Parts: sequence; structure tokens; C-alpha cells
Amino acid sequence: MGKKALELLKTKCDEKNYQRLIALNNQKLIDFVAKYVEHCKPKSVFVCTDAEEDAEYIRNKSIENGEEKRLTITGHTIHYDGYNDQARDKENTRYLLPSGTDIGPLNAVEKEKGLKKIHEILKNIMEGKEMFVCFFCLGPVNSPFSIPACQLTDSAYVAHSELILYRRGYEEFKRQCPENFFKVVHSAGALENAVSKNVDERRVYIDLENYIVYSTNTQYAGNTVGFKKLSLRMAIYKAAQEDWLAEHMLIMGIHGPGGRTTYLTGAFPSMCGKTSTAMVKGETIVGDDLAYLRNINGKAYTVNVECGIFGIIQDVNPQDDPLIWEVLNKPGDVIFSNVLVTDENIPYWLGDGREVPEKGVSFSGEWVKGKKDSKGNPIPHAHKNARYTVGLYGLKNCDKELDNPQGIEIKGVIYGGRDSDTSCPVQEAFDWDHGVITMGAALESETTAATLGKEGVRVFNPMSNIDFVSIPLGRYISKHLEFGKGMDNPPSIFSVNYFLKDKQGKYMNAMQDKRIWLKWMDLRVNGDAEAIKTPVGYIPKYEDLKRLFKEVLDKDYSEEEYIEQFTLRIPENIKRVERIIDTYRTKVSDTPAILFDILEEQKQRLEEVRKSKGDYVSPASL
Ligand code: SPV
Ligand code: MN
Repeated sequence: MGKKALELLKTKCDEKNYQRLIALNNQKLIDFVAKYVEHCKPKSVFVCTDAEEDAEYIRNKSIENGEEKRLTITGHTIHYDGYNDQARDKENTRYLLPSGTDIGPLNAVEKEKGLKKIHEILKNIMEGKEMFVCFFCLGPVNSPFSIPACQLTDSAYVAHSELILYRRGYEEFKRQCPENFFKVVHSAGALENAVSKNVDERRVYIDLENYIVYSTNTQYAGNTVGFKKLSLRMAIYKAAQEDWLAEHMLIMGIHGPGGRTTYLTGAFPSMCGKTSTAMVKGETIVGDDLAYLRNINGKAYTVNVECGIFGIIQDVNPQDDPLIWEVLNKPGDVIFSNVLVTDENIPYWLGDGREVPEKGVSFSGEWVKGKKDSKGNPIPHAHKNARYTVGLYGLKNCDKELDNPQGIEIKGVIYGGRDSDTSCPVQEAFDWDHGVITMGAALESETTAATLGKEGVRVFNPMSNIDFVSIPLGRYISKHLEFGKGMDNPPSIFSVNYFLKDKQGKYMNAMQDKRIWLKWMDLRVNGDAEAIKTPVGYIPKYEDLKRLFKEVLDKDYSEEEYIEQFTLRIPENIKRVERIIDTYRTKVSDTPAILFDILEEQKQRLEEVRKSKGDYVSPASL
């Protein structure tokens, strides 16, 4: 171990913290920590082990330094991000790449230049602050899926969030002594009223080759909790070299007839119902955001990278999300962010089903009804992207396989986007390739408040991973195709659309209807339901849905509803195919040829049916 590194660490760590680092017996780790202790100049260093008292230390620090405040219910806190720091900053999130590297039209910065810039920003940035050194395991401990990870941060809120969201990894580091691990260096920078002050110097730089993320002058978890989307990008890069998949996917168990549990993963762009799908009543959740998938002996297995939820709180109310509502209303380790808090220390958010309070404190500071921004636009009482952070273990519906180091075998994959006029509520692909291409690679969705920028624009978001794909997109699609080829019986692929609207612009489905689509998937993958073949995939038969609606929701599902929802909308479907072909032809240089073949075939099938049956075809006549 470098003597200089150790001496430096001794000056910043007390004996206890120093010994904790030494006990890891890992030179790479010591060098990494020492480098950034020297560069960022924290006042002191805290090394977090897996002990509960260390977690308690961090939680208390977050209260002491004002990043969080306690709420009425025991264990609950509120954290605010700066007014202009409420979402992932796509523009300033960049890959550091050696000049001449081609990874397609990704947001990159030349490596040397980027490293220089970020190190300028990081220089002495932690002066007067404490640095937290935290260890996590991305995926279950002691698992072939998992990746050890270390985060340095001067934000107790970030460390606290990670303690909720990831499995603790200090002992795992000791056991594995990894040379290669994911590293994150984060500083919230100078604070004013406990929020990052210099957001104009907000940068999130990702060094793919060395698996390091640098994040500065921001607190929003999507920019700072390094093991969410920032590590997803690194995992995609790593997975492509090692032939597995790193995905923006939920994992859930569907509880079918005879006590069986069928596991599925599902990719949905932000704010398209991913968390509420994973949390539906009657089923169990393994994860709501990130999944690693591997082919093990010809079968698809998955693990949740995380063990908690950083979920959108808007519209969480007792009717639509009873299980989340319950956790948000009972004692436990819960962080609310960017919601309104009243004088009584009670949090309120958009769509919570309660009367909006007259005043309180929110992401915009002191808030009163009618408050406007500098342009005269009303400021809502809570942010649209306000969130809650909770552990999965406290949920009644937490699946028992969550920590299985061998992973969980999946039978299906779901792709879902926000689509008002094209796809029916649920359909199944003909086979793996057809699903990967027409449902995954062709996924589109309207933009939402989870990233900065305009909302409500239909955007291309293959596998809901467009923001995170760190290799050329065509290669990423090819990797998906290959993944299925290595299996005798690859998972079935489904698409769902919860956002179909009628001519009056009203949603055709209720929130709870998704429970039916999931039950139907369970029947399909287990060979218990027949389906109708359409040019775009298989759709449910009316009788099956009618029975499921009655059994599961005690609802009478009429044939008119079925016909309206499952009508094949040929002009819209053809337009969509054409849009997707055009996107791949013009924007993606390394698209596998089979993508065009599969989409052209789909278009031909649609045109064929249109000739004999017209533009809008009822499922009854298919
Ligand atoms: C998403 O936006 O997809 C999220 C939250 O899950 S973030 O951590 O911001 O990515
Ligand atoms: Mn997400």
C-alpha cells in the first residue's frame, strides 16, 4: 500500500475510521479514497461499515447539517433539492471518452478535457465538510450477478438514500477484496439553505473504462446516488463485454392458479407506471427499477440491483397505491423529497387525494396557495417529480426471493410506454426476436417530468434505456437478440399500454386494470390461455379477460369495452413502424439488419389486413 496514501488518510481519519479502511486490505480502494481525500480536502472522513449504528450516524448527520428534517412519523424525514435541481440533468451528464471513440450520438466529452474540468470543480470542494465512504453491493451479496461498489460523498442525504436503496457492502468488500469495483465521487458543493448553490457547475461525468462516476453541485438522487442510473450506464458497458444484460426494469412475481409464482421483468420509461405495476395488489415485488439478467444453463435469471424504491410520489393515494400509501404512513426509514410540509410536519404531494394545505415549505421554499414563479406561472405545492425513498423489506408485498444470490428465473418481459392512440392495452410478441424489435427496440413514450425539459412529447426510448445506453445502440439491440438465442425457451415478451385514450381524450382503462393484464401474462406463459393472432402479436380473448376482471377486480368487463380497447388501429400502427424504421435508418449506424426485416414484415401484415378489413379492425373479426 502506498505509504503516502496511508499517511494522508491518517491525518483525516480518526483511529477507528482508519482501521476500518485498513481492514479491507485493498490497495486499489485505499488509493482511490486517498486520492479524493487529498483532492477534495474534507475536514474529516467517516467510513461506514454494515453496522446499524453507522447507518444511524449518517441519518443523524443529515439532520444535523440540515439536508433532512424530521417529520411527525418516527423515522420519516423531508429532503429538498434546489429549485433548479429537481430531475436528472441529461445535458450535463456525459461520458468521458478518449478522442476518436465512437459510441454513436451519445452525450460525450473528450476524456482528458472532461477529467480536467471535473477535477477543477472537485478541487477542495469538501473543505469544512465530512466525507462519507460507503460500501454497497449492487445485487444480492455473495452472488455471481453482483458488483461491489464504493461511494464517496459529502452529502449525508445521498449516503442515507443509498443505505435504504442498496445492500450494504463493507463485509462483501472484505470477503471479495475486489480489484474492480464501481466508484462514485460526489459532492453537493457549496450549500445555501442546505441545497446545492452552484448548479451552473453541476456536472455528472462517467468514465466507462475505469468505472468511475463524478457528480458535482447537485443533490437530486438521480444525479447523485451513483448506483442508480449512473452505474446502470457502466453496467450496460460491462454487460455487453460479458454477455449479460443490465436493464431499466422492474421485477415482480405474479401469483397464479394452484399457488404458482411466475416472475416477469418490465421496462417502462420514467412516469409510465413502472413502480405501480411492481406494486399492484395481490402480487409481489422484487424490484421497481434496475435488473441484471443472465443466461444460466439456458434459462433467463434476474436479480434486483437494489433493495429499495426511489419512487415518484405524485398520485400515490390510498385508492390507487394502497401498499405504498401504507408504508408512507407508518413508522420506518422513509425520505420524502420535494413535497410540501406543513407546520405540523406532515407531508403533502400532488394527487394524494387530500385537500391542499394553505401553506407550508416546499421545493420552492415557503409556499402559500397562489404562489407564482418569476414568470408569473403558478408553483404547485409539491414538485411533479417529488419522490419517496423506502426499503423493500418493510413492504407487505416484498417477494421472498429478493435476496436470492442465484437470481430468479423469469418467464416474461414487459415493455410499456405512454401511448394515447396506437397499441392496445396488452399484447404478446410472436417470439423473442419479434418482441425485442417491435416492442423493446420500438418503444416510444411521451416525455415526463423525471428529466429536465419539455413534457408531453412522444420520444423514442428503446427498452426504456435510451438515456442510459452506453454502447452503440445497434450493438445494444444485437446483445438483446443474442441473449434470447442462447436459450431453448426464452421468456415471452409482452407490451402494455396503460395510457390509451378515447376520442374525447379520456383514458380507456382504470389504474387497476393493469392487474388483469399481468394475470393474463401468467396464464399465457404457463400455457393456460389461448390468444388471438393479429398482425402485431397475440391479444387476449374476451372470455378470458371477462373472467379475470370478475375474479380479480369484481368488475363486469363488457364486450364493448374490450372491442374499443383491443381494436387494431392499422394507420397508427403503420405510422409507428415507419417512424421506428426511419429512426434506425437515419440515427443509428449499426442497426442489425434483422430489425428492418421484422418491422417491414409487420408493416406488410398490417397492410394485408387493411385491404380486406379496413383501418380499424375489431378483435372479433381477427
Ligand atoms: C427514473 O427517472 O427512471 C428513475 C428515477 O427511476 S432516477 O433516479 O432519477 O433515474
Ligand atoms: Mn427509473
